[in-house]
Amino acid sequence: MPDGRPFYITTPIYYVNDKPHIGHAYTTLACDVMARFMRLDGRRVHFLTGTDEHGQKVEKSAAAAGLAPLEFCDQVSEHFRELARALNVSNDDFIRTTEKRHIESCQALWQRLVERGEIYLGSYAGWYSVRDETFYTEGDLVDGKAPTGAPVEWVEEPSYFFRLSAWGDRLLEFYDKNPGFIGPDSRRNEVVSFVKSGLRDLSVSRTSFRWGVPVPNDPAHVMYVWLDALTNYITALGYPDMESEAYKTFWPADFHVVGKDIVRFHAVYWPAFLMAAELDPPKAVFAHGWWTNEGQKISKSLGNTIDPFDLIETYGLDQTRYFLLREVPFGQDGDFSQKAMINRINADLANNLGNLMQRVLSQVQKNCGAAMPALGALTAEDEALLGQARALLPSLRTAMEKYELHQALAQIWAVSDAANLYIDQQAPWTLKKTDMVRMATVLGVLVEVIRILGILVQPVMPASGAKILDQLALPADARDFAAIERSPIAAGTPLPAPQGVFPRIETPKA
Ligand code: ME8
Repeated sequence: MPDGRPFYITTPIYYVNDKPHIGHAYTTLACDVMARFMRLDGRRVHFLTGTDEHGQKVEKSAAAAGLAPLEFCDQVSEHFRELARALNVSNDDFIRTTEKRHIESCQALWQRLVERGEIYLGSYAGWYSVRDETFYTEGDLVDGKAPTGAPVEWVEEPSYFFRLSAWGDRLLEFYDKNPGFIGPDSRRNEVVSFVKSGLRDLSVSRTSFRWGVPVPNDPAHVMYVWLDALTNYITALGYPDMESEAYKTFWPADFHVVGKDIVRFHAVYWPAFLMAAELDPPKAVFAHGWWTNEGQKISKSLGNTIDPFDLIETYGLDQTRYFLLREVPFGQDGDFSQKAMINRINADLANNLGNLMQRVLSQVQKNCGAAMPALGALTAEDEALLGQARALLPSLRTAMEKYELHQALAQIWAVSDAANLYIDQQAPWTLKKTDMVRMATVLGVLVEVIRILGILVQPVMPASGAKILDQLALPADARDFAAIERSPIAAGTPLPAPQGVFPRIETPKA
């Protein structure tokens, strides 16, 4: 039910060591679809994305580019902003970890942890992977490399530690009491067994490079980039001002969306830092799967990264948004292929929803005086189709609560399938010759179904959804989810001449 309840959703903040690729686009799009869905459903949404700019990896990339770190960050961070714009992403804020608000927030959180005795000075000797920005033990290594395949280097330096070892039992208790905290279940099991295997104190500062947030009262140290990065989620709400409107309204976050590579940081370290600082942990962390390209792992060294700007250019924005979210069950790995992309665009968009609209609206134009037809008595078939369309919203809500974005889309398209079948069976083009009242009813039922579908596709395809609703002459205040029940189109409302919304992609014949 629309109720103005707050909903805070975040993407990971992306490292600025490299330009954005399909994986970044995917996470951000998934969040955008959820944010738009919740807004249209009457929730008060705060949607955050941004860039992670400190640490050795970024420092090295800046040096390789011959730029000062901040200058380098300014450039690459801007590419991520451009990506969000190009993807038509509706984020409310874009945070950069080099901003003053964030440095102050990290230092305040650090102080709080120090005051509670959760951080102590020691020295670190062990392996570190700059690519993963992660500490590894000898036992973690596989053939002298990180388990991710990243190179490691030996590090010995004075370091502050966070007493993570003391938080194992409390984390397990927290997972137990909050069964929805980590999704999907496979990731939850992974995290629980990691914590059960015993936690060691975590090194949270470095002295061997400078590009980070200075540790308060000990400027020889900069903070470990993950402590810095995770804090962004509260910085953006005004932390350390916990009385700020944003903090009071939106913390704890409803939903941190991450890739499966960074679950541990979000589901172990982050709640431990927060609980240790006596702050509330987030409500849920959900990890989606990994994209491969035509069956191959995506990597810079293989030269097969997929540029999201190219996808938009080649296939269209809403087509790209739809494909990425429909193709792969959210939470599982998926493969990008040109063939799959073209198939989806042609089968689901052009031939299914696009064709339905074209057939219905062109007949309304020609045979119903270009106006919303009046409904006569309804048959069982009419009621069944309308019932199916009206039942969509509650079942989409359920799918979204379970993060089943692909299921939500499948359900919408099942109604489009049913409407295509209905028009074939009812054959309004034949009724035209025999029973104009029945023809009008059939077309009226179909316009109503298209209205509902148009409203419900807006989260995934905002521009195309708007085009569909424009063709139904729906005013701006009749496009949210509550309008599905509230504002049906009145009979006789003039409808503009239909225009194709989803062009087919023609492929050269083999
Ligand atoms: O980890 N398939 O940033 P990052 C799907 N700065 N998603 C992918 C992907 C792929 N092949 N490759 C990347 C960091 N991603 C940290 C986060 S948060 C406080 C700090 C997505 O630039 C996925 O969401 O390496 C993954 O978690 C994220 O990009 C990693 O981005």
